[in-house]
Amino acid sequence: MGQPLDPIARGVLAGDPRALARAISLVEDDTPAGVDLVRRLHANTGRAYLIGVTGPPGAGKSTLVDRLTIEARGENLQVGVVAVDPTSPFTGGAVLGDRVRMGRHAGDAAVFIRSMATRGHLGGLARATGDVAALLDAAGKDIVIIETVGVGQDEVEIVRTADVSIVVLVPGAGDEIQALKAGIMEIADIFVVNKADRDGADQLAQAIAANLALQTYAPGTWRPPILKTVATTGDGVPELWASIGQFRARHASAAAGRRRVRDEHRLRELIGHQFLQHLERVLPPGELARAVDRIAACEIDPYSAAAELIERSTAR
Ligand SMILES: Nc1nc2c(ncn2[C@@H]2O[C@H](COP(=O)(O)OP(=O)(O)O)[C@@H](O)[C@H]2O)c(=O)[nH]1
Ligand SMILES: [Mg+2]
Repeated sequence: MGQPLDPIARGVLAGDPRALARAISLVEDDTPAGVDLVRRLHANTGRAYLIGVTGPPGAGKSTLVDRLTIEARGENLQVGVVAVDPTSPFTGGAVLGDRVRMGRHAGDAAVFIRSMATRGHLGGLARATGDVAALLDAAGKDIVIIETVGVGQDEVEIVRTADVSIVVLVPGAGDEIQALKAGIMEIADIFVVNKADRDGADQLAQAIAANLALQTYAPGTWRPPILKTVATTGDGVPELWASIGQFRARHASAAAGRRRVRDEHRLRELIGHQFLQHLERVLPPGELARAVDRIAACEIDPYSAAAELIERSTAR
């Protein structure tokens, strides 16, 4: 604080897409410059509304996100999209369809779309995604949409801590069971049955409703609606957008609480990450590997090994 901002930070604040792209790369690569950017720009965050979209691969999440982007642009809102989805990246990836689909926003400077790799994040996927969302927030995006595949702890966690969580399911392929197993039913603020042009959409909606009926809701609390969409044509998307608006309005006072949970997650993850880095720095090289060997050989249990390493690393 107090020091003049470097050109990248200034560019991000001005909403310059090239500066934003550069900044996100620095953050994604876990560089000191990226950390510095997040530090400097934190004071400029807290405005964006985070929409988490999750569901199985191929459910039509990216297509739906594209449609939601159109809705948001219709209200002249600026949109940032982070797709944490290796199976259908928006840009630079293998799936041409996605590039074409999101291509309609290519000339629109108010829309910024970025695919994130799910591997290679030293500090964890959730941290990287949180930092990228923060950069988009600082860049003045009103809406930040985070798309993740609804498998894996990190992915689910990312969406759970968004301001609103949308779970997308599709008819067929035993998705009901799949979703219940993955534990993504609990995180949904809004359910979307996409590909409603296919057989089985009503049955899926009923299965979700039956599942929700097992839960008790205090009077006046939000019951997740179940909306049917055809993302390819846009059918049902205005209703979904309206539902997001209703959720937002109803939870305006709770948004700060959700943000706090998100901040706490980020803090805890950072501390865990940095503490491990500290530990590896202060202990003799190979000490962690030796502990793993001893655990494998049943010479020591993992709890005692962890306690020992922590003890030794803090004694220095
Ligand atoms: N029939 C039908 N196909 C859809 C619908 N939404 C998406 N798709 C198609 O499903 C495929 C996967 O879509 P995509 O958005 O990449 O799914 P994602 O992996 O969840 O992001 C693409 O070929 C889409 O065109 C829909 O509502 N109906
Ligand atoms: Mg996708």
